[in-house]
Amino acid sequence: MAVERWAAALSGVVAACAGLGAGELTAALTGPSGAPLVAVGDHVVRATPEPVKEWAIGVFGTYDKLALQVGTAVLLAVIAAAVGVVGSRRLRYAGVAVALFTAVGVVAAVTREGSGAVDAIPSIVAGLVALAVGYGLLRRAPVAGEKPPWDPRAWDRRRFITVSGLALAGAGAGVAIGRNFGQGTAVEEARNKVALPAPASPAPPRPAGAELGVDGLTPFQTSARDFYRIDTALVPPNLLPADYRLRIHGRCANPIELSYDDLLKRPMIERDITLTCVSNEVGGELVGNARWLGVPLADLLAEVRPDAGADQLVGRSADGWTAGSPTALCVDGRDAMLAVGMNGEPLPVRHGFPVRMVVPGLYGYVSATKWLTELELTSFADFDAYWIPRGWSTPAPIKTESRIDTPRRKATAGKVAVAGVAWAQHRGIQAVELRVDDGPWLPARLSEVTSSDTWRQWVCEWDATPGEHRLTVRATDGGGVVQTEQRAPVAPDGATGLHSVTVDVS
Ligand SMILES: Nc1nc2c(c(=O)[nH]1)N[C@H]1C(S)=C(S)[C@@H](COP(=O)(O)O)O[C@H]1N2
Ligand SMILES: [Mo]
Repeated sequence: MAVERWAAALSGVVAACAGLGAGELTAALTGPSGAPLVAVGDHVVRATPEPVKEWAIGVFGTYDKLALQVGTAVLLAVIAAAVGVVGSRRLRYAGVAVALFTAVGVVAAVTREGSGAVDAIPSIVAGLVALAVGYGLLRRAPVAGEKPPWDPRAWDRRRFITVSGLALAGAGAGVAIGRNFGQGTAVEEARNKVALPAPASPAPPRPAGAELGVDGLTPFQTSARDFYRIDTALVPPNLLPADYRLRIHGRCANPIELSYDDLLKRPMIERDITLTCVSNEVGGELVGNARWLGVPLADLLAEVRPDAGADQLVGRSADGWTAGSPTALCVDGRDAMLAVGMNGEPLPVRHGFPVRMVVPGLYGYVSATKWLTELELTSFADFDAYWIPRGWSTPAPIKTESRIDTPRRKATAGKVAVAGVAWAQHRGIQAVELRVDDGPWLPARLSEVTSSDTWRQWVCEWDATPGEHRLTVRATDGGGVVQTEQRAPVAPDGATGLHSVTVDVS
């Protein structure tokens, strides 16, 4: 009578994949904002309630985006299968479902920050292809018992599965080609061609004692590869340096607009600065230290001359994200900058290419705008940046933290080097102490650093005896304030409490 149910479900899934593949391929021509999955995902990220987002970052860490994509794919597959089954009985209903999804894609794509009418095209193409493939497969799907009601030439199972497999492969190729030959690659190519200027003020030479050289200890400088990534962008915005414009405006006497080349021509500073995410749990990994090259914010602000009441400097990204920093902190002598380089290379795309902000001592969500296209002088009374109405505090200075990197679980009895990193950006780290079980606090040896804006490695020798032991670390900042043992959650302004690990010594 009817199409076999598995075949109907498979038709739906294959149709959805073919549609999405065609959409990605089209988006390679019309621009990445229109890629249907990305456009919809972007809105989903924005609309997700805060507790859910926090939970996701907590559970998946920096894999949160991968988790979202896998989750979306599974959900879509289930829906597509259901639409296929419905379509095998009432073709019209499946058509309505595809039209609905197409409409969602179109609306999501054209309402994104910086997108236009052409961004509707990939979703429309996706919808048409899904419709065509779905209809084609359902017509030929193997039928239980009798012949299908709408076409007598149904394929046998093997043929049906082969054709479906080919269509899936085609969809995969569409996605691969779309992602690799789209505008994203143009940005990578442009990035490879950037020649960064030499800094007018280079970073101080790294002291011999910058690395304590303990196995398992986090290196002083985090490679771009290993650097944590946190942002709301499902795929990073693609900004070509040639088209790049930065507007500095708002409550100031002399608003300016700069191109990427204008920025590169300015005197640059190069500094080691440790970034930290406010979502970092005690002992967590959302912290990294890089060598940034950039234009001092103080120079730019001196040129635009902020009004007296403009106590907030808001960075806005190409995708409409915002972060607001106290204007006063950007000009108080710290190395706040618009960074164009990271570890001797142009900023990686995922870390904000071509330009991002870096303010030593402030958490990322109130300072570190990536894909920066606008700086607006305003006041805290007049404007709340992205995370503020979502329950996070401002201005949010980074709290003193310390972490044990090694050992984490097991050790052999005898001399054990317990080591880790500690940070209190812009106040610096003066001391780190280790406690074994309920013993006294033992002083750790610290690595040499040249500024208060980076983390500091520490090591403490421990005469480990067999059995289970609890190691706890605490730091003292440059002002002599000891890290609090009081536990606080990450929201609204950063976690506190001491990091401890339980080590099994044998
Ligand atoms: N455009 C944009 N910039 C952003 C964010 C964002 O969501 N969008 N997240 C901020 C947060 S919360 C942090 S912790 C830092 C992280 O920078 P990284 O990804 O380079 O490590 O970027 C900041 N800059
Ligand atoms: Mo963050």
